[in-house]
Amino acid sequence: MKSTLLSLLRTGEGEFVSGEKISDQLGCSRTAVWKHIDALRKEGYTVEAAPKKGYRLAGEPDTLSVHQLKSRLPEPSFVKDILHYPSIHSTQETAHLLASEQAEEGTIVLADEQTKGKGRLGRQWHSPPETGIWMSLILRPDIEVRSAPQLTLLTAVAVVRGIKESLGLDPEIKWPNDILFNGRKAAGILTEMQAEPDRVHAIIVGLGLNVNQDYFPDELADIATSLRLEKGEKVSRTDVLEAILKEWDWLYRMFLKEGFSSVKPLWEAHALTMGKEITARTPRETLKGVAVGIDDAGVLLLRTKDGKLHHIYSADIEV
Ligand code: BT5
Repeated sequence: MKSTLLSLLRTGEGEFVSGEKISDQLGCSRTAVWKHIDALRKEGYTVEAAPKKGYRLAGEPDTLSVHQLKSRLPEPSFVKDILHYPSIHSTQETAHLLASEQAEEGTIVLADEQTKGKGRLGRQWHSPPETGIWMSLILRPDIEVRSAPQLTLLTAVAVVRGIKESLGLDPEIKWPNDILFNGRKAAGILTEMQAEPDRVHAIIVGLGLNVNQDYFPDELADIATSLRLEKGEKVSRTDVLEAILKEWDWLYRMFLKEGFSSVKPLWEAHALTMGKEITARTPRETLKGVAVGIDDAGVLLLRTKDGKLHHIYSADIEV
């Protein structure tokens, strides 16, 4: 019933389809039609109703189509499997579990909603239903433990390039893990590791990207943004994710072959912080100075007033 009603509404191509026509075709009463329309609305469809005109399909929910994603990825792809959950505590948590159970490199955990999405240092990541890309990717690169943070920077490059490719928008990267539009955060990256002191077993790269939110809760209202707000229209999560995964694919291959030095200039091309006066809050101290750049390992270089060059491995940055 639902799919017949939907195809009927779609035949209207954005114009009204009369209630009479719908009830004839579905073989049910006008009241029943109204109930079915109401059910569609609850699923996220926007259906306008107007007296004497009928019903008009004004918007469809942005369902993430894994099938579509898989069919559009290049062959061979570094993505080996995509596990899609309607609602989950945290894709990061599930990916950790899978990684410790030997899930192969290239396994993606994707969710429409996270009820306990997490940021760095135990912070929360707001992940409401069907509005964002909430995902974790399991990688098993043969790299040194200290090189793992480079994958955060590589992912940031894949995200900005994917957004540019699919939407023509130009976000900036704030070292190490933020994607911003005019200072507002659209995405965050969380890179975690399963390792022994001298061997990486798995790296779990979590990406939270705000896509179709048109408002944020009070505590985020001044600091967050979404692709929809930046673009001024609803955006397809599947299209954006496809573009990001394609960028990620070749960047990761290049990284494995040539190391971080090949990714570095691409990162610098989108970096917001470079050459600017910043404050870096590290776990140990707060430093003010000029962000000179990153070194070949991806470590942030900050020069304080006394001329001293500091190597920053992990921090929150204020510009
Ligand atoms: C991050 O942490 O930016 C990393 C976020 C990673 C989230 C992904 S979603 C998929 C995967 N599964 C997970 O459970 N996590 C990963 P951090 O730099 O610590 O920033 C966290 C801060 O960003 C919070 O304290 C808020 O101030 C802000 N924030 C929370 N949710 C946000 C959102 N949706 N958009 C913008 N800012 C947000």
